[in-house]
Amino acid sequence: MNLNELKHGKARAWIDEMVKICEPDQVYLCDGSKAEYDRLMQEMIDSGLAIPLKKRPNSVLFRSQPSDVARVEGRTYIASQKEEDAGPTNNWIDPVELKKTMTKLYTGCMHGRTMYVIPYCMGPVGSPISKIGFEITDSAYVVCNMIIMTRVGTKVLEALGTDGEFVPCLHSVGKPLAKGESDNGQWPCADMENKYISQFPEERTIWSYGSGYGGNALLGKKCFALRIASVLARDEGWLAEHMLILKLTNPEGKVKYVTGAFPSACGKTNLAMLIPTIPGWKVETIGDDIAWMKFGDDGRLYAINPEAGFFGVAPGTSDQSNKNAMESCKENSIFTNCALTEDGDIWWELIGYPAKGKLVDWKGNVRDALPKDKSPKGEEFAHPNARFTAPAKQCPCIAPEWEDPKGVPISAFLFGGRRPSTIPLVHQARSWNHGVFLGSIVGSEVTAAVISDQVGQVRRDPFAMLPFCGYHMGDYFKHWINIGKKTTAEKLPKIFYVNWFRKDEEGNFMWPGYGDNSRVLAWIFDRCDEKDNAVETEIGFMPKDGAINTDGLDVSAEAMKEILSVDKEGWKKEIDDIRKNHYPKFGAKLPKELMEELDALEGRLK
Ligand code: OXD
Ligand code: MN
Repeated sequence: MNLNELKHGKARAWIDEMVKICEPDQVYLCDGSKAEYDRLMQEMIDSGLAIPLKKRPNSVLFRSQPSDVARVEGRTYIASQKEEDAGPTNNWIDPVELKKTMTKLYTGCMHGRTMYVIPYCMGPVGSPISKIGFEITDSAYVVCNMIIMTRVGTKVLEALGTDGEFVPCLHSVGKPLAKGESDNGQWPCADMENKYISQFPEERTIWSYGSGYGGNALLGKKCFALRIASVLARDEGWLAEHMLILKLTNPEGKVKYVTGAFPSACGKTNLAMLIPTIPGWKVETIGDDIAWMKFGDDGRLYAINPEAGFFGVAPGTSDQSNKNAMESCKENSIFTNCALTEDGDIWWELIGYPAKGKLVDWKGNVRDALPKDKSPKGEEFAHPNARFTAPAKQCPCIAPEWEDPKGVPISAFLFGGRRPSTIPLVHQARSWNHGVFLGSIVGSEVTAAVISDQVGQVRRDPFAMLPFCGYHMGDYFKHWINIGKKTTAEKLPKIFYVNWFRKDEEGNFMWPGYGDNSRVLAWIFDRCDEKDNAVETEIGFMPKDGAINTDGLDVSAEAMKEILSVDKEGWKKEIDDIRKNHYPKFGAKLPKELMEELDALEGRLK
């Protein structure tokens, strides 16, 4: 589309200003059509950036630079006017200084490239919960991913009209081309010290430079739908959360909607698409990563999935662990940093079968496949953060109402992380504030979703929002406390803390997880109906003896007992760590309600 077709004065003025700075060879307004997607993809195939996959219709493989494989939290900034508004968990640079630095980088950064202007909507177009953004990018890979992950194009421009609100998002891979130069089939990006993923919360603006990968570059996802949206949600009285949304149907056909916050790579996608192992229960998917929730007229919280696709972690995904995800990416999908088989398919570690013959690994090296579907650490064929981008509508278990503009009413919030010890399989908060306390202490072992030297260690990740909260985390806790005052207790979702990742002394998982997590979901479902299936303990409500269905489950009675009891000594250490290392970070902004919850928990455990 031609830029002159854009009838929104403010958007046009902003684009013109960015054109002046970035100096692209040409400017192109995206219409989001299939023809556009196919044309851009073909160009990337022709230039050697994308490899078509013989085994998967309309699907391709990309290989990134080895330095550009995940979100870069160390180069991610919340540039609020005051440093204290970014808080202790975010990197901060003064916005004037940061804009100066980045404007220098952006100057002429699109030489030799096309500037794509992507009008996109987070959430169903026309929903009162949805929001519109424009992403300017010089990456066709980003355009194609955005077409899968969001609603792009003409229908968004119509909804925006001539003066609707939008979030301006500027992205460049940070690799201008000299005259006659091309990428030569190499993934373009800048060096680490020149990468910046910047959010300007007062201006509601996003500037990203130097990376082409995932959340660094698909600006609708983490930058807009979480960092900027969390600020909007604080100001407007709603919630923008790092949560999956699932629909749970019991054997009587009764439905409840549940959201769950888990840190990156803790199995949100698997839980959202779970196939229950207990008869009669059904799980369907609304979303696998982000939930936006607003109060309805009836005083309940309604959630939409602002995304339209899945950007899932590939390794570990198999017919056994997540058949629905495997089906979702059978066609019309983009794979990044997976291995390539001889017959033109993708392959990754723990895909459920060994590859045959030769494989091209994610760095482009041809190597003999191993006779198993695991590889030694550091020698993986697929990068541990390799991803598939797949349209949500291709998911066999997508709920028919997943695009309902009014959202779905939420009955329960789950919090969880990878915790090898202490945290039981499931416990329920005693009250809203106790639930906010549980959200505030979420911790998890660090995984490959982020470049970090802490992989394997437990880090506190409150509400799974540590890298995604666009303002001071203490104020964010307070916002959650305030949300609890906006309606009556029975209309608020009940809050649960789950842990699928307990390990025994030998380091083996004690709970099978995956489809068997339905056993816990069933207990939660009944709790929401206040069924008499729980006992009160020091840490909250826990399943009564026998209240979790264990028919056909391969877990010993002792192990069940252990993961469903209160580890008093472990909790005392937990409290100690929260008191000494976690809560002090938030200083005077820590809501007193949370300190009261901590004191009360300690009192109950005495
Ligand atoms: C993601 C993440 O990509 O949380 O969803 O890192
Ligand atoms: Mn995520």
